[in-house]
Amino acid sequence: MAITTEREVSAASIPDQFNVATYFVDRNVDEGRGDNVAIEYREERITYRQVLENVNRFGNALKHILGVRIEERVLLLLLDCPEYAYAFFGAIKIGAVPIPTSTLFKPADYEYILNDSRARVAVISEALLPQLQAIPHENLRYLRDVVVVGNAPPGTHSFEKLRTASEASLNPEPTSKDDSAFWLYSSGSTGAPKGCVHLHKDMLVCTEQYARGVLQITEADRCYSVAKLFFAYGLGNGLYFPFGVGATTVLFPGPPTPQNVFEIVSTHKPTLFFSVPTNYAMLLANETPCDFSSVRWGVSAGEALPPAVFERFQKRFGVTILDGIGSTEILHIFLSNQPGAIRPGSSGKPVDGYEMQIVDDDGQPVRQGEIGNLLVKGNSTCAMYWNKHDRTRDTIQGHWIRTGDKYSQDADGFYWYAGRGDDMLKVGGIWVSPVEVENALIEHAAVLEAGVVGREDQDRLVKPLAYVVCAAGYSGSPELARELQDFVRGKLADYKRPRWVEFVGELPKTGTGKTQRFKLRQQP
Ligand code: 3UK
Repeated sequence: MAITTEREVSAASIPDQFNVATYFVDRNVDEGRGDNVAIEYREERITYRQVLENVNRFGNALKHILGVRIEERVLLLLLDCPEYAYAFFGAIKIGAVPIPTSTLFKPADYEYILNDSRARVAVISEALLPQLQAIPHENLRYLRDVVVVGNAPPGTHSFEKLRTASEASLNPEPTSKDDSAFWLYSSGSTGAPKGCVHLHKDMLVCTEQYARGVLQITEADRCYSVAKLFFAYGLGNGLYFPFGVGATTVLFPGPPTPQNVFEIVSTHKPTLFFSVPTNYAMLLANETPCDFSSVRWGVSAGEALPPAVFERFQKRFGVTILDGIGSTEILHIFLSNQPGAIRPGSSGKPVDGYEMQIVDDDGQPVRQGEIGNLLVKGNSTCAMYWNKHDRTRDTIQGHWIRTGDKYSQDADGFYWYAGRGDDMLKVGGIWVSPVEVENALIEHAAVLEAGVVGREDQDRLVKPLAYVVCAAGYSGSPELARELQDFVRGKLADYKRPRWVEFVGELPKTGTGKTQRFKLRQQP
């Protein structure tokens, strides 16, 4: 079942000494694209020459003012903005390791990630600073410097002051192509996120194999990603894909409400539009007219795109959406609908450069049409989960990685998503661990036990549903249901809250007392 690939970027084709910041930033200037607009941010237009200068300045600031050394981690807790590019590539250029982090998390999540990664510096948007300030200082063992984009309060550094105080030229650290370049945290099934360690070569592989191979991106493209840069999906769409070819990215710091998205599409006229199924459904539910005629392709990932959403979007906006599956571990999309090979409801066919296998639980290939576990081989897979050796060995097996997804392949070679092999949920394209939501619910006095599963909403997109067993002296009511939703919202990121709460007398259990979520899923 192995597929021969023409576009594979083999590890051998990349020089041993390779700093990926020079590939995505300096190379555009060296090859004559210095005056191309790299970033459109509201009224600002920033060229590649200016990006290079700012990357160099901020890299110098990290190195010479804050004393950051090779291999040290730098947490990025930023809304989408030009400084994202300067901080991300500036850190990589000095051999340090940026960690783009979700802006939707709560202080406890940041405390975990800061300590697990041992980041010495955090670069943070002013609006997110309260999330960091809510962590007791003594709990942060490794964090030394906080750099604020925006107004920097006492005890922090101003991004702008650091940038302007530093030199505009910077020699890249002579890193290896196999050095860690950046990490991305992905949620684990028990709630603790896992740091995926990505290497210098990985972004190059995804740009060649997916952005060029499937989207045929060129320097004439204008990318707009509704998915933010902290998400592995958004980081490619909105930063390194356009930078890989000298194209333009449109960055927007605010929430992707239909009103905001329509306004950005009308004023910035993107040619490539990247979003997630929930957001496509939200745009369809809003009646404001919008001209999408600049868009060559829509892209959808994060969770499966319902065929009805594909069809309604095509009919109303004239945009064909290419659904593809990617993962934080593999960095970007490896299986996708492709120009000339689209089947709504499927995940399409392997992206050139990746190989897939569908196997049963004994590792034997299943027959065509049967459902099995999807394994993927490719050159952009992360090296490991940081400090999680057992999880690494369970997931990454030689050249192959287990995605945790169930798939079947039809007679024409299209792959069809058939659910997860674990209980994890994808909500709005972002991971939700049922265990984490259950644990939050159980902290409420009225809750004895809770079981959380996914249920499809009216658009056939999965949202969390909580089955709750009340503690003695409490009984279920719509008021208590609302109270529990608010209670979870106070503890966890907003998208994790149960959209429905159902009160039950007991939860189905195994002989050893584990909740059988598969039985809860079967309830009508
Ligand atoms: C699920 C999909 C069906 C699937 C991602 C594009 O989503 C991304 O990364 P994550 O680590 O999650 C990976 C998991 O999400 N999934 C993603 N896309 C689809 N399921 N159809 C899809 N089209 O369970 C997968 O294992 O958050 C997406 C690019 C980069 C990414 N990291």
